[in-house]
Amino acid sequence: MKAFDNIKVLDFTHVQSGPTCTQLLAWLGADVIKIERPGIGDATRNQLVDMEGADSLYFTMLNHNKRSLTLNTKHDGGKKILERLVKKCDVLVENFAPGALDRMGFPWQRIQQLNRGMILASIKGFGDGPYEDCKVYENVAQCVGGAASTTGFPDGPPLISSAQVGDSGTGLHLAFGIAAALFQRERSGRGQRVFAPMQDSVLNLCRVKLRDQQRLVASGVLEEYSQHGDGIAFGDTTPRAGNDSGGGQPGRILKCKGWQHDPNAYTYFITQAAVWGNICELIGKPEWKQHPHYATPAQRLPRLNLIFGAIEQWTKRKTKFEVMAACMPLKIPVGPILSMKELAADPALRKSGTVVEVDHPQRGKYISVGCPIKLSDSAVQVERAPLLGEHSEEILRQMLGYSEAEVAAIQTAGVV
Ligand code: CAO
Repeated sequence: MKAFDNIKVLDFTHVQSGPTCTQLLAWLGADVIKIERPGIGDATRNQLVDMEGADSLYFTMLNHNKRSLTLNTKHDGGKKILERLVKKCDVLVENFAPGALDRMGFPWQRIQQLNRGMILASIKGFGDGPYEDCKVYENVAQCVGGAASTTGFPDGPPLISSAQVGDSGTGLHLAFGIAAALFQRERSGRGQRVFAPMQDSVLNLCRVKLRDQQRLVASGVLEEYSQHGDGIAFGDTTPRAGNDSGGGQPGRILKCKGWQHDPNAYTYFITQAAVWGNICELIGKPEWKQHPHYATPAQRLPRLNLIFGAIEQWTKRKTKFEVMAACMPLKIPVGPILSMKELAADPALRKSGTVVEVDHPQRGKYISVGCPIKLSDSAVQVERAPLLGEHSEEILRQMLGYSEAEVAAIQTAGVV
């Protein structure tokens, strides 16, 4: 048994944000039917193509465990099939540009008439407001959600994070909303709309930066930022913090042995207050344990640059893995900067199913990221992404009850 067994999802998603959401639902047991334009499909099938004639990794890594039905929903025959699908399914997920579902002839009112229990889940760039009609992609979402203005170094331009907080982050938010709506439907019998705007989702993930905005207004400084230690005045908005972090537990990225030629020979190092004594012993500064400049977090805050400089003198003599090995028994929170090459080969991630090898009829074997959420009673088997229209006939015949002759006529008309 799986968490979402018997839940049927009509998956009108494309590119990255929506597909990450429906992929999670599929991993947890939902029957996800991806609807794609005949002959075209999700645009990512043909984007960043690395192997001629095969669906791209972009597509195959975002659409595991789904079935593919090609359907021209602007054709009258296609609309009739879609009507039947809406009646049969539990959730419709879409991340079209604003208004596309209405233009297709399936506004929320009509969906409700067809199926009172239907949950309609949407991702758009913005919520209601002056920008509600705008199309949005990942990096735009990072900019308008506050991530870009707070990422990077204070003396450099805003930066985009490689973590796809706009797309995959919003997909996660939407998946949670869908799970909540399904849970509520158990009691109310009614479906509802679930809406996750990308700007709002990114801002939610930047919550601590809005915290800092208010701290800055109240006190004029953010003491854990290097800028404070460097004596550079703060402006009136949360600045870019470089690699600084920490509520009460300041941290930095520090050089490790080999940093001159290896771009990832670095470690993150957190000066957690609870293990300050261990840190002092480790880096050869036992006198700092009781010293009036270093003994307490408050005493350390104005001296963080000096403190991290001293710690770096120690980390520079060790590889990032030696730093990890030395800090682990002392309960000092550190983490090596791992490259994608290292992550792809990581035995623990392979064992847990977070890095998986998948076999694909066009591509052969490729590596993907499996389900990062582990449920003890809903095991995940990662299956390859479907070929375009691979399950069209199966869905029309078995799920919607069309006869062989009807399916042939639908195909001849170019509806699927
Ligand atoms: N049959 C017939 N028509 C179909 C169809 C099907 N199966 N599937 C889609 N279409 C049509 C849509 O109805 C739409 O037609 P109209 O413009 O006439 O209404 C058309 O295809 C294009 O859809 P779209 O507007 O969603 O796609 P786009 O390439 O123009 O825009 C994107 C892409 C991502 C910018 C836009 O969909 C968007 O802003 N989505 C919301 C935000 C989002 O999720 N962004 C993340 C993208 S990943 O970085």
